[in-house]
Amino acid sequence: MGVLSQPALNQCFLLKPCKSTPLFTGIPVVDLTHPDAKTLIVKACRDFGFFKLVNHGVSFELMASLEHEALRFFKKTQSEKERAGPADPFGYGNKRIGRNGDVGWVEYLLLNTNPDSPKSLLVFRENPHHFRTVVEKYITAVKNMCYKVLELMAEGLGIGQMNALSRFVKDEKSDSCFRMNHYPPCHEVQALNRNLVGFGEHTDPQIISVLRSNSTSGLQICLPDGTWVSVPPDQTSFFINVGDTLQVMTNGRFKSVKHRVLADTTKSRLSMIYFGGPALSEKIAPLPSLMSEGEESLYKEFTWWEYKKAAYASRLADNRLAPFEKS
Ligand code: GA4
Repeated sequence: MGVLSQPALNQCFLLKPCKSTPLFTGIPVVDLTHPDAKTLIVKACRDFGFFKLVNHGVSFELMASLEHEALRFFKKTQSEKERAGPADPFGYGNKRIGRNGDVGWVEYLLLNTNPDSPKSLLVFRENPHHFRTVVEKYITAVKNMCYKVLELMAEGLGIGQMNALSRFVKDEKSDSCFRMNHYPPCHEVQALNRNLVGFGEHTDPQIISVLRSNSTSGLQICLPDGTWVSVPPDQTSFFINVGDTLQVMTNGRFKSVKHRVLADTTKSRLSMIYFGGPALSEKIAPLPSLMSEGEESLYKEFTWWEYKKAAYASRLADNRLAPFEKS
């Protein structure tokens, strides 16, 4: 994606003072096959809005084969990759994130999970048929696992209706997307004793995000007390994030987790994230079956389309829920 020369790096606003972020050993780990997984999921979502999922049933071979295909794409020449861009929002993007001036030391492919969307076809037109097949297989496997997680979540929340949450992402009109992020190593920053921002701090707008990365660190989350911690990478597991929409659906019981990624000085990081969102026309409000007697919604009512429109007018680090909170 083009290397920055040292003078350019010196001026680069992606460089942040090198504060060391402690490696966090307290990340909740949920075994999807554990009899009490539902309780652990709910506790993790209340405490952190984040957890690591093990024994999830998605084969490591499938993860590795998508990683291999994605790296093959990112190894192409810049002009070849740009044939699948610019990201608007779907397609190949390089350093620019969103529409309002956010940047990061990252290149990516952002796809609609409907593989027939015109932009997805454009990405795959230039690429071997195999890439498309692997992406589709992976998305199907992750979606199915995600339904299980959302069903356990509903059960753990004491909601009788098992599909109260999963139905939103199961809906054929679900507005979900899939992202593959490549953070090339940047050797120059080491000498400068600075951090290089790969993807700046933000919360995810959707219901749930399911992340898998290679074994290069970089992901950091913000704990409820405001401290940032590094998440030890684990290429065999998934990391699950609560998104803004789930925060609203649980009337603030679950918090969407603020997170960011720093680029590594020596190793490239590759992550793939499935973002499960509702259909555009869906009303986003606390689930009635969850509300205690007399409990009022903390949020004004809005549709996912309205939220998305506002999200695309925001900067990455903005609190996108603030305008929808009741005063
Ligand atoms: C963050 C989560 C997902 O990566 C994403 C991002 C989207 C984009 O890159 O196009 C956004 C960002 C994300 C939130 C605010 C807006 C929209 C960039 C941006 C500045 C695909 C999403 O859904 O929201």
